[in-house]
Amino acid sequence: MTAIPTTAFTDQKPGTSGLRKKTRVFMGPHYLENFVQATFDVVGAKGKTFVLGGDGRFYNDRAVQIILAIAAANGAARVIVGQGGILSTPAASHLIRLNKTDGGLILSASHNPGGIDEDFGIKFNMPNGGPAPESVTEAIYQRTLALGEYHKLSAPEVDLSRLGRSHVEKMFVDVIDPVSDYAALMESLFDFDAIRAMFARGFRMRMDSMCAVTGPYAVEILENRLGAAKGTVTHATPLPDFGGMHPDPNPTWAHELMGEMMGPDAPDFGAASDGDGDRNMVVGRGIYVSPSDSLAVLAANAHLAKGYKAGLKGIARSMPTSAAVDRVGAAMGLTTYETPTGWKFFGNLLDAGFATICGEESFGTGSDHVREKDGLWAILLWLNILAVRGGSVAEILAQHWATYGRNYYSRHDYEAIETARADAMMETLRAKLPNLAGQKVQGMTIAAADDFSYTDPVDGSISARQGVRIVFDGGARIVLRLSGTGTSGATLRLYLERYQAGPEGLDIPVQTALAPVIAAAEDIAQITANTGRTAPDVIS
Ligand code: VG1
Ligand code: CO
Repeated sequence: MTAIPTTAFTDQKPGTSGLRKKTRVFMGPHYLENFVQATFDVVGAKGKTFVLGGDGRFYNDRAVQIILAIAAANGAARVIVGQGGILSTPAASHLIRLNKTDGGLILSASHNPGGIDEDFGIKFNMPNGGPAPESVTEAIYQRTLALGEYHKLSAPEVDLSRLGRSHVEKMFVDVIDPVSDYAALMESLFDFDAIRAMFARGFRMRMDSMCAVTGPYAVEILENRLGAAKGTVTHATPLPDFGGMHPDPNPTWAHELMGEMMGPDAPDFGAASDGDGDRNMVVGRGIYVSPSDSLAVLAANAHLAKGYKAGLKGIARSMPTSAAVDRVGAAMGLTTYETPTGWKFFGNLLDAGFATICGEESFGTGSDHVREKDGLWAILLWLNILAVRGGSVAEILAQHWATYGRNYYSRHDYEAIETARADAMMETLRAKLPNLAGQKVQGMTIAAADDFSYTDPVDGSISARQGVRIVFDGGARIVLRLSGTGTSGATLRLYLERYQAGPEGLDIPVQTALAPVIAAAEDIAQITANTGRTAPDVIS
């Protein structure tokens, strides 16, 4: 037992996706211990089995040893750890479910850069494999404030490089291959023979794993099992600092992939994944697929893959995600649920069988096969669709827009704004909301404006203040919210959308198509005056 002052850590409040801080903060005395003990106090550890692993970033290996020592001291029966402490987030979710465990601890700051001067993170996932809901993360947070001691063995470290069973005192530690169970799950969902035949016919692909966790998964699945050419996966070795890359798969940070896909010798299909493997960016030869469109195409075509032959039960998207998938849902007679940002809100819908496919505009898509978004899953579903339908990514998108119309969509991120300024801007905007309906801005009439509040249809829990949305007649829409995953300052996310029914006007450059909506956002929210920024840092 180690005593610590109960007021030692007042900043361990989990955000959109767990607790994220600078790595050096996590390395500080008792910091990680405090959070892990608080988690075990809330969920219980005695006699239980947990999954443990992370995306391999700096401090991953140390943190695993610390957590094992705390789990053992708290009476856990067994911990299943990925070899080398490595597990992608979707693979961890699968292992929690496959082994019917009591949950898991995932070490990642996802798309945030890694390294001693960058970011680290941790989150608890429930026995269903999904991120803990707000009721649990709030209880953990309250416990972090009250904790006066934690329990940790000073046992020798576990050799994480060797597969097999060992002990930390009475607790079993099973070091497993991080890839094999996940690869088997993918093989059960998708038609590997058809994809293999497509590669054998000369189909070329580039997968950029951005020196993060998907490397070993992508090499095994794409190159070894599906026969993609050796070297298809680049940046395939997970590195503690991600090789200095920013493993956020968007056109800005995955610029190497974008350059190749827009170049003269572009392969047929390109993809990238983020730090912990739950996101995906998909690119065709000469064409970028916006994540909201990707979700819509996947939902419309999922039945072509064997795992989804029976069709979908429903669809869910986060509120800022475009309405493109709603049109697919409507055509199929399915309900489309609209949730706050963050995968934890999909868990209940998936568990209850209300939805089969879920997605976010931030390059996250997934299904009820696990309870996390899943980057390689989305990439494999695209490959399966291409293998069955033939044709190019560009042709599939064009046909999709011809059928459903096009939701032009973009997200503008303003990063590292002074927190007080960002908060003040959002408060000013919130105060304006009741008077916006009926006003004309940039030639468009505002139909409605509110701050999104979500009532979970399964358990009735309410999550308020999830983002300001301003909807115009005709379906154009502006959403503003502050990021919950950053570790310094505030990031403003501005989401912009406009619908074009077609058949004309389906081919306008996105930022041009959205120009009036972008101007309206500036008029209403006064971003330049409030933040001092004249342009976003990242456009996706
Ligand atoms: C961002 C994305 C959100 C995503 C979250 C976690 O959150 O916008 O859609 O669920 O990251 O993704 P925020 O609060 O910064 O906008 V990741 O790949 O952590 O696991
Ligand atoms: Co991620």
